[in-house]
Amino acid sequence: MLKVWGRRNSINVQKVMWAVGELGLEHEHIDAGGSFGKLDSEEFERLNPNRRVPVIEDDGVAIWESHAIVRYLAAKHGSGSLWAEDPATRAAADMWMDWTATDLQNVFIGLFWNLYRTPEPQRNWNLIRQGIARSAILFRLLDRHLEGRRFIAGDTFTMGDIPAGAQLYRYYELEIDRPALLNVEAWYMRLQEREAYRTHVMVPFDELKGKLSF
Ligand SMILES: N[C@@H](CCC(=O)N[C@@H](CS)C(=O)NCC(=O)O)C(=O)O
Repeated sequence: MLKVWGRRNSINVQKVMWAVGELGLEHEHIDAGGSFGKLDSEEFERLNPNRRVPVIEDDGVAIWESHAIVRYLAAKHGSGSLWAEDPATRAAADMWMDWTATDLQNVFIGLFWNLYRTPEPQRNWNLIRQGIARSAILFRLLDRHLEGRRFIAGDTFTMGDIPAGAQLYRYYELEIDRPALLNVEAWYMRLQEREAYRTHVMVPFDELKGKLSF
């Protein structure tokens, strides 16, 4: 059976669990990382030499990197849904997944760590202000892309919605100034109609507050 390793309050694990939920896959979930530890074991290093979560084990292979896992699950189980059959639609999903990895999540995670995970006395407000401003620029760009589209790659939900969609809950939960993002907000509402999003992404993360390490 599919095994998913990783603590449920990790945004990267949440992407995988969201995909598993969308696809209705039977699986075993193993808490790992953070306060659960386990990443230092030799068993885990054999699965992922980077000693990070998420990792999946499926049919005798181990796969790490959240977006590679989402693509794998979509390709294997989500033909015509998460895995768009039209190559151009799939490329659009892929583009925004890569953009999230290199741009959006990169910037937003920096903000999240500087603002939320850093204990108050150690916070660097210059970095925080920069993170808020850069996140706003990237979310505005996404907002322009979503004009006239219901989902990232077009009319239907695909794997392309998962990485950027996973950032939204924390972006909207943080007490920060945000620009008006009408299309992003409408998309966020659409994602919230999905049970797998509510179950796996919209989960409290207060145990991460002020914690730079576990
Ligand atoms: N690029 C990787 C990042 C993986 C990563 O940084 N995982 C974090 C959790 S979000 C981790 O394993 N941290 C150590 C820990 O949780 O103990 C991915 O997308 O899967």
